[in-house]
Amino acid sequence: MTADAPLSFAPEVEAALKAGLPVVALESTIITHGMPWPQNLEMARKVEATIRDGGAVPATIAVMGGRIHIGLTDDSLQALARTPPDQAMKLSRADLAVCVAQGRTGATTVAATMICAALAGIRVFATGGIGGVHRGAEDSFDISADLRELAQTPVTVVAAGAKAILDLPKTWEVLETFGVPVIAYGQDELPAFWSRRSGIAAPLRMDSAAQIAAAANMRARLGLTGGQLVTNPIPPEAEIPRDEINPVIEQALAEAEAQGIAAKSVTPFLLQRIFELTDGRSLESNIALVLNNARLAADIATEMAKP
Ligand code: PSU
Repeated sequence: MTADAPLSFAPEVEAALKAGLPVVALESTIITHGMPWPQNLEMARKVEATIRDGGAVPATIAVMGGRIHIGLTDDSLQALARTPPDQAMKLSRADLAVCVAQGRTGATTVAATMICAALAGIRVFATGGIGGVHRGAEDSFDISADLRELAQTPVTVVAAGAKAILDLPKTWEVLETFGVPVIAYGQDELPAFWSRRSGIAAPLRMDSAAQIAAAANMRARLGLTGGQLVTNPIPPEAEIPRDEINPVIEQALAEAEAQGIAAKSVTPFLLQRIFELTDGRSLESNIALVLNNARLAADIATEMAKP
């Protein structure tokens, strides 16, 4: 840990880390920018409860009052969930320090959560879907900083794939170029966020939390920088199959283009439109996949905590 990083630990998280007990980091952009109120708060609470049920301590990460908070009280979680998206910064590597230095409120994306988790000594992090290469990136150059972070920060990220609004083949190509292990959990194909299948073969497959923990430990022993991405398929009963969700994604993308939506607004705009176009079904699926990822992350953290 950087000696003078302004981290404020929840007492339970600090105690668990000192005792070498399993801890799972959680991000906060999914709360402020990824889901509407009040489902965002319900999701955040359920994810924390799921991690506890799995025998680990949850540490939701956010920036408030000039400090990086590692673990939030229920009051803070609620305040964050009620913060309108335009009043919380959506933090990545580029703006994390600015937000802390200026004492502003910020929600951490996958990239910023990885940085904060590593500073705090947390090695596993659960989210919904990582950011990646946006469709049309050959013109816009819009590629999420999440990908570079996976290449440099030693945290195992459990997600249901990259969000299916992205260009998935290009996202996996970039991760391969960056040397990031992309692991499919329990199947040979990469999952596609709302759908279990993507039609893309997984570069690596693992079938147990113990294997994933062992691979992370070996990366550290080999001195390899960067993390691992574990792609965990959404449970069958919650999935929206590819041929159902794809036309909806196409429509949302066309609307985003017509309205000139760009940069950090693209992902929140698309998630909101897909929520409306599916009458809320995409949100139910999103919550189910996050909970599923929290369960696996708790198991991985438990394995990593074994001597
Ligand atoms: N997972 C979800 N919903 C989200 C996110 C993840 O189910 O909204 C957030 C994460 O914080 C991720 C961010 O880092 O979306 C990606 O945003 P962008 O595509 O703008 O990089």
